[in-house]
Amino acid sequence: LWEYSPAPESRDIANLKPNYRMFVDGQFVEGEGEPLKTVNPSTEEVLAEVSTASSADVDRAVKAARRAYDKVWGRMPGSERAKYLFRIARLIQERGRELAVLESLDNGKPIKESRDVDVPTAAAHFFYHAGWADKLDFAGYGPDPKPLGVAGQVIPWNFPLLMLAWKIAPALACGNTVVLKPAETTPLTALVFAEICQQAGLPAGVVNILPGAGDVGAEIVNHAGINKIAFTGSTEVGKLIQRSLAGTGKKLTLELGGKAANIVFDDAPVDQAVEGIVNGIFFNQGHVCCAGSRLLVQESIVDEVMEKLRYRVSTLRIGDALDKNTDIGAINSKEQLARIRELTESGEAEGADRWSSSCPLPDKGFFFAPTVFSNVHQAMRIAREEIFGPVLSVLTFRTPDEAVAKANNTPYGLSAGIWTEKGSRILWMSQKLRAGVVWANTFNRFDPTAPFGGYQESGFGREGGRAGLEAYLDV
Ligand code: TXE
Repeated sequence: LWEYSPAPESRDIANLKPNYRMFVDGQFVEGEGEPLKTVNPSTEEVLAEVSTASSADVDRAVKAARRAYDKVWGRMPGSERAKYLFRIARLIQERGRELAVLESLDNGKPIKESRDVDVPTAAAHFFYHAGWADKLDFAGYGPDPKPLGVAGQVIPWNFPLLMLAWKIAPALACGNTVVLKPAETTPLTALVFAEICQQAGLPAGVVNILPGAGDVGAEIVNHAGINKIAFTGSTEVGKLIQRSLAGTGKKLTLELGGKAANIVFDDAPVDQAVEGIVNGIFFNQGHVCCAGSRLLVQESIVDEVMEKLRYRVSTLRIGDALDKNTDIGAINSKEQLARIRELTESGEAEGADRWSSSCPLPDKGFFFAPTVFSNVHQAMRIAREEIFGPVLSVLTFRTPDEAVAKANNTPYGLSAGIWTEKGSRILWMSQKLRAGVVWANTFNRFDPTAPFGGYQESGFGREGGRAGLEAYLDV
């Protein structure tokens, strides 16, 4: 079962280059910052060297975005902007294989996920928002709603291309221009996206991509020429950004961490629920802000669920992201692997029972076996803190009220899942759960038409749907 089949895709498909430059004012230029090396987490090999931005580069990019906004993009009729967005969407599809392989190389996620989820959903976001660009007169905004101006956008490493699409598509549809920083460990697909902008004939300066670490993100956030910040990342950095913007009048949306409850009632179809539990926490190695990392099972069925769950998890294949048979790829970085290890050790130390899949891990690369903790109490760190890895904490409940109380016992509030045959219970629970997204009898479903975002320390503002457009318009 575990025999390794060599990666069927190659660097050729990804069109991998030894060097990548940043994208400012329609051109690829050398950054003044210290170049960074991006690593393939499946093999620990350096993939490419990428130039990074200095504060002068940030300033140049913001000025280019302002010029493009004032002279071209902010004045263009929505029907014209739509044409560019449609072109970008089609080019993402046309270059889909290249993008998928590059994403898996840079991020470590299984090729079947980048191929079937990340890339098509990124294209879908551009198609969806292209359709809005000339229909922004909704909800009494008048025939000519105003864009905000220049948007600064900082994204994480878990869905590099998809998070870029979530940020850039609505911003452009509404007539804003963009300065975006990809995460330091996953800059490559953002730079291929920059090529796509060139191919689509997007006017210079409308999209600028500046690779770099957190300091470049902070430069963008604090630049006086920026009107709106959209950030997805850790709650810690989100709070820092919120503090630093106080009193500046800049608009802000934050999409931060989560500790979602996936709640299984005793009337749920158990096999289907087990698939949903597995998808909820092991999709993308658990590097998902809305991951179903706390499983709440009704006490009467906990033994059955645990037995089926362990069996199912033991069939998952862990390995090189480019192997089409891989279910669980590599953890994105050594630092993230260390965080996951530290938190799982705390789970054992605090007395939870640990079970991990015995699938052998590759010798090289950043891998972590899927792990399920049972006998977990709400006070334990593994029940409270975001692990952002393939680790599930299982708790039990007896009544729906207890399920709601436990699910809501978190400072986060991004998502939740319910598994039950009772429609009335789904409606009741979804009212009671403090979560921006509640899935019923499914999990991790993403659709550009549905607003996504959190409550409490998971942030504020929505991405996707009509609500997502409001974040990029002045009313
Ligand atoms: O996040 P950071 P890290 C959570 C997850 C993970 C933890 C740490 O629990 O284990 O955060 O991950 C940029 N000003 N999530 O350290 O640092 C940074 O360069 C402006 C959940 O990778 O928040 C990157 O582009 N920007 C999350 C982005 O912020 C700054 C996804 C995210 O990195 C900055 C990622 C600063 N001062 C991590 N410092 C989710 N909600 O999906 C860093 N950055």
